Amino acid sequence: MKIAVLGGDGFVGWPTSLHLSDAGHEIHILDNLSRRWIDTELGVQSLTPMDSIQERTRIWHAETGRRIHFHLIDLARDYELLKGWLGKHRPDAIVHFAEQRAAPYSMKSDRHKNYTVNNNVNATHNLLNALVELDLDAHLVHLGTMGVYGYSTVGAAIPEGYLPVGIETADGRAVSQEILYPANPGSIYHMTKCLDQLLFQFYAKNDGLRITDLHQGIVWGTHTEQTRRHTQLINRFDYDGDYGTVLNRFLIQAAIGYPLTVHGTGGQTRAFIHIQDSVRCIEIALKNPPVRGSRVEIFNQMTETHRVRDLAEMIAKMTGSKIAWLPNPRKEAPENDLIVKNEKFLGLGLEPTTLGEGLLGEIVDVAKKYAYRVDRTRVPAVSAWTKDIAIKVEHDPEGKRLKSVS
Ligand code: USQ
Repeated sequence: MKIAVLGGDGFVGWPTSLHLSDAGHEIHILDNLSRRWIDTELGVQSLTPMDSIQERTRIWHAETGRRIHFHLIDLARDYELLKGWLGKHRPDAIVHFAEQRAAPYSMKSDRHKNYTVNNNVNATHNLLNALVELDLDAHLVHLGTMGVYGYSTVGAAIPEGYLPVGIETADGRAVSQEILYPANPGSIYHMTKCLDQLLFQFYAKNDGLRITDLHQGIVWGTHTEQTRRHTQLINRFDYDGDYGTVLNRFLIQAAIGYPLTVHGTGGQTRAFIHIQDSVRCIEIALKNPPVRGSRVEIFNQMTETHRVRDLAEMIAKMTGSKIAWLPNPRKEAPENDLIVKNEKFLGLGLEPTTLGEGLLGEIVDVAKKYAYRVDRTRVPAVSAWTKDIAIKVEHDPEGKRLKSVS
C-alpha cells in the first residue's frame, strides 16, 4: 500500500514509519517538525540523540534499500498544500499522528491551550475536508487516546468506543442503541481528541469516509525491531516534565539517581502499551479497514493497566531508587480503578508485550547510556492545571517538593 504517515517524525510516528516500510509499504511522512521546535521552545532535548528526518531516512535507505519519503507540510495551516499533496499522491491509507500530544504542554498557559486546540482540531478537519473534496477513499487510521473516556469506572469495563444504552421512548417502549462512550477529557489535549471523535463521526456518516480511531494508552519503551538496526535510527525518548510520560520517566529517573516523581498518592490507574505493540496494532488496523458507509471503527490500543504508585514501587525495588511523593500539578482523581476491554486487537492476533524486568532493565540501560544528556532541572513536572494548583506546586526541585522522599 501507499501510506501517508502524518506526524511520522514523532515518538510513535517514526517507529511506525519504519515498521510499515519494513513490511513492504510505500511510506510518505508528512510532518511540520513541530515536535523539534517545541523542544527548542522548552529548552529540552530527547534523551537519545536524534538525527534530522532527512538523515534518518537516508540511513534507513542505506540499511534496507527501502525509501521513506519526507514532505514538510503543516496540516493545520497549509490546507491547499495538503490537498495538493493528497490529490497528487492519492495514498491508499493515511495514519494520522500529526497532533500536539502532551497534556502538560497543553495546560502550560493560555497560548499553549490555543495552540493545541488550533493545531489539533484544524489538522484533523483539514484532512477530512480534503479527503471529501478529492473523492479520496483512503482508509484513515487516527491515533486517539484512552483519555477520551476519562479513566473512572463504575465497576464496569470501558468498551471499545461504543456504549450500549437503553432508552425509554415517549410511548413507553424500551429501545436499545449504541452511542459513543461519553467523553470526559482531563486536559485541553485530551479534549481535542474528544473533538476529533465528533469530526470522525460526522464525516463517516455524511461522506462515507472509512475511519479507524485508536484509543491508545500510555506508550512505554523506546526501541522497536527496526529502530534497533542502526544507532542513527534511534527513536526519541522524552524525560522532561511536559513530554516525558510516567513509566518512561520513572525508568530514566532510576537511571540518573533522581527520586521517582509520583504525583499525589500515585493512586491514578492508567492503561499502558509497549511501543513495539503500538506499531503492530497500527499495522493490524491498516489490514482491517471498515467498509465504506459504516460507523467509525474504534479499538482500545492498550495491553495492561497499572496504578502509578505500583509502578514506582516496582521500579524502586528493581533499581534501589527512592520515591518522591509530590503535590499533584494536575486536576485529576487521586485514586481510580480502570478496567478496559481490548479484545478486538487480541482477536486479530496481537500478542502483548507486558511489563517485565528484562524489558524495563533494558530501558534503564538505554537511559544510563545517555544520562550525560539529561538536564536534571527539567525533570519536575511544573505545568499546573489551574492557577490555584500552580500556587501550591511551586517549582523547587531540589527543595521542599522533594522533602517527602521514601
Ligand atoms: N504522573 C506521575 N508522575 C510523573 C508523570 C506523570 O505521577 O512524573 C501521573 C500523572 O499525574 C497521571 C499519570 O501519571 O496521573 C499519567 O501521566 P502521563 O504523563 O504518563 O500521561 P498523559 O498525560 O495521560 O498522556 C500520555 C500521552 C498522551 C496519551 C495518553 C494516553 O502523552 O499523548 O494520549 O498518555 S492516556 O493516559 O491513556 O490518556
